[in-house]
Amino acid sequence: MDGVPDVTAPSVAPGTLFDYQFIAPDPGTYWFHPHVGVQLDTGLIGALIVEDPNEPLRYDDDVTLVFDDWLDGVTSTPDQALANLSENGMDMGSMGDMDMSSMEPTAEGMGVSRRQPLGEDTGDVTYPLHLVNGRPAADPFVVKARPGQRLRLRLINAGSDTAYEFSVGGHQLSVVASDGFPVEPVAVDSLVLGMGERFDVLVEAGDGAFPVVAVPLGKPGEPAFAVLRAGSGETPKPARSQRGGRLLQYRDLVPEESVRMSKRQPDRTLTMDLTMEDGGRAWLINGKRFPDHEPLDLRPGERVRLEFINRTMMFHPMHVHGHTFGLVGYGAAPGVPGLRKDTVNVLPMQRLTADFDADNPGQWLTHCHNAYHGELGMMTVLSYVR
Ligand SMILES: [Cu+2]
Repeated sequence: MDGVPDVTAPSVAPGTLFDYQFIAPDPGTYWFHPHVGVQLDTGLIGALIVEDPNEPLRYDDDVTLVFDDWLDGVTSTPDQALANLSENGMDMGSMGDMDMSSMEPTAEGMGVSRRQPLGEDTGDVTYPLHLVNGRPAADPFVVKARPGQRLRLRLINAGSDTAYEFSVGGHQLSVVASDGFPVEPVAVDSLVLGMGERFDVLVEAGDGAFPVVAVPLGKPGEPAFAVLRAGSGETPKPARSQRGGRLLQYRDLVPEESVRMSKRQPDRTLTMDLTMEDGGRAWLINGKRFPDHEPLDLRPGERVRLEFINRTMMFHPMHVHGHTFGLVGYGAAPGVPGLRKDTVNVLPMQRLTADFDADNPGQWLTHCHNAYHGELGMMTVLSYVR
């Protein structure tokens, strides 16, 4: 019951009901959305929080913040935005349409910096609004707390074409989970969320009112904005500055012992070659444009290695259904799977390796979580039966 039309089940027809049943084996911060066209970009999304009956973290309040890029009914519709990309491709002159065929991707990727941590061209859809929990900056969501209280903020990027840099004015963030899975706490000033990614952070509320900001990377306009109100003080105004200071990197994050993967030689390596064609009208995995694809076959019980090779100048937040992988060499020794994630930003011209155990037989979509890249073809299927 994965809900991917034409892969695991038909879509839920208008006016009909369908009850999804599933087991929630892993506590943490998740979310759900349709896989029908670009419906994801119409606000048909929800947070799915699986609470841990033996929660080891201590905090006074638990707040979910969902970031979303919004155009529907304001400047156009997601279907129009998709039709525009499909007909006209990406903006000419952007880095994204450079021909990279003569260059080899590397472990570090290309064209990223502190100010542009995912590269220059992060998306090709322009959004008039960026929302926190469905609210624009002009009428912001308010997180209420008392000074000194410890908050667990569950951050979800539900955007379709926008990565955000998140920070809370005057506060440090203690990162405690990535895509639902716990990590050893790391103190940072800000962090980047690609589409589909989640991070949980602990924040100790100061005395006053503080801006909660998610800057849309590489895009103009007001940020997604909320207010942390703890004590008195003037309500801050939305300001578009990235905070500076320490920005979270994947390599900072060490998975908690309970979710560390064992050291094991992979039984199988599957390559995911990520390319772009026709000026951004088509996005491909292994040269194929979904639904034209070749399922990647594996066997139950295998340790599978995924090699993401990004041959484009855009980042791709690659998401694997049904599994949480370990990023090889990140938060672990070289060659060993470390940081657990189900969605990983593969940087422009980067080569990234992720291992997972084939412990959940089925047909599992694997795709770029840029909803437009996905619809323009950047999807494939991992396939295995019991
Ligand atoms: Cu993509």
